[in-house]
Amino acid sequence: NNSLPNFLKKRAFLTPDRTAIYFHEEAITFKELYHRSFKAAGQLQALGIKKDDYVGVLLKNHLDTVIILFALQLLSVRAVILNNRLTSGELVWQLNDSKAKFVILEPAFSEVEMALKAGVASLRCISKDQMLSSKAEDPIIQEEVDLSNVCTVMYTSGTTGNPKGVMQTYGNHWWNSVGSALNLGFIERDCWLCTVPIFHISGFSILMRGVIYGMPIVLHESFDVEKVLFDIKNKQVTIMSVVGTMLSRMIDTIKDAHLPEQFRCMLLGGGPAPLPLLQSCVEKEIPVFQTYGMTETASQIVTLSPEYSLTKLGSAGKPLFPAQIKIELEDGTIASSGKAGEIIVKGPNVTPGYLNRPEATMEKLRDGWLHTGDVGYLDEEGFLYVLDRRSDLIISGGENIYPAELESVLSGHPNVADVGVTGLEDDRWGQVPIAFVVKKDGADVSVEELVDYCMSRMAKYKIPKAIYFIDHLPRNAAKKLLRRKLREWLSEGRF
Ligand code: S0N
Ligand code: AMP
Ligand code: MG
Ligand code: MG
Ligand code: MG
Repeated sequence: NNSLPNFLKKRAFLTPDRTAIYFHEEAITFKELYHRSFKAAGQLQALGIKKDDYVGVLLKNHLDTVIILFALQLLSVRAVILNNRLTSGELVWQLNDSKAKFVILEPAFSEVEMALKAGVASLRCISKDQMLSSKAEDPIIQEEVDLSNVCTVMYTSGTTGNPKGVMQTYGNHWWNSVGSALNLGFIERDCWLCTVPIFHISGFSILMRGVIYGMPIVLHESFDVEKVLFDIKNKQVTIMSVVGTMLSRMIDTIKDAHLPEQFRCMLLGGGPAPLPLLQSCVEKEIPVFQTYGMTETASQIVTLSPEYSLTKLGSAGKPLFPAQIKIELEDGTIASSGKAGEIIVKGPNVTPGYLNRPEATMEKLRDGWLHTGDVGYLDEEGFLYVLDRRSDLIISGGENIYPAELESVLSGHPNVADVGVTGLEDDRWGQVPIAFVVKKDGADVSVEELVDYCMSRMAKYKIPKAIYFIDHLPRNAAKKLLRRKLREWLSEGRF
């Protein structure tokens, strides 16, 4: 038996009157969240959405989004949660790939609606406002959730080629929440601030923890330091999830002041944590928990608690109770401590694979071990250190950029002969993408033209921050681009 009672329904039964969500001036209880999600489920059903369908969700951080996401869970409909920053072309690709028949969107995104309709055959676009004011049926509520059933799909890009939909099951979310609580602890007065996007697992996992623990969440539409500091104090926030860019902005603002006493955990993830940032958190007594996790592990899988923040500075910590981690060498053997290799992880929070992609799934998941592509080592005590060795992934402010994707877009320009992309360290974003372009013989093209060309094809955060024209790219005998070489050029200050 691999079922549990429907999460939200159970929570509304156990602690109906506790606050579930604070959003702007509103506060709603679990009972109200359930009633509003129940009604939305009836509205979605009346529109023709039913159990096991894949439904695109293109919504901002908002109370309505929480209601809609839980309504989909009540019906056991799979939510394909879309990154709001993507261009319509990128969204069309993901909707086609997931074979979604419906997409629920923010009325503010009406310009993309046209593009989505044009790009995805027989797609029904449902405006959030219309849906929430439409007539409801009696919804067929799924009283039990099968833990192996897919709850959500989130797209993440690969080293090569196109993004893949990561399937996250109810069991993945359940075990992630449990693992997190066993690690961070859960206390009666806990209250989690969510300013990270719900369309990422960093944000979505907070919603799941809220319902599973019976804990209130303060939900913000976007990240605003003043508002964050105000709410930490006034809503008695105890935990918050951040990426490095957010934490540096907070530190710049709070200066020598202290965070309130009740604030007990700054969960820092989504990318490498710069040592100077960790050091200033130690000085300012900000209780940082460094964490390593990804879309494929339904958020955190390795976490370092502040008691080790001095002795193990820079480590991402130990695997959570339900999870295991090993370092695999290139010959497939397991590394001893101190030796660097690929980080492989296993646990009930790890995805069963990529949607409609059995081959990619087999390649990344072997004997239950997910091959993350990240490089790291374990020290003698089992603490993980993630090394900054990946030249195929750039993380800017917690958003991933795959050089191969940018290279393939830029090489589509008629005057571009060859292109190589790499990441440059950046104080504001952690890393930013930089492109090296070889023009076609006798052809000309300006930086501005290339930026415009990218702009219409991909999300703004992916646009190169600099483009350098060169005569030829560093390639090995097999013509493989040596991206590491580009990185060296930048760090040597050659450009
Ligand atoms: C850093 C954020 C907040 C920046 O957004 P901001 O300041 O609101 O920007 P906008 O007002 O929207 O736009 C202003 C200009 O900035 C550009 N821009 C925005 N974001 C970026 C970016 N990331 N990189 C580069 N440029 C960016 C806009 O394009 C705009 O440009 P102009 O002015 O030219 O129009 C925002 O980016 C943000 O929210 N980042 C966080 C995303 C995130 O959550 N990532 C994590 C993903 N990973 C996971 O979910 C797995 C790990 C995980 O689960 C986790 C992560 C963290 C903490 C805990 C966990 C956990 O395990 O639980
Ligand atoms: P995503 O699935 O988009 O959230 O990206 C997850 C990726 O972010 C991981 O595979 C790592 O490459 C990177 N990452 C996450 N946490 C850390 C960390 N603590 N240190 C270094 N890299 C990290
Ligand atoms: Mg990823
Ligand atoms: Mg903003
Ligand atoms: Mg990311």
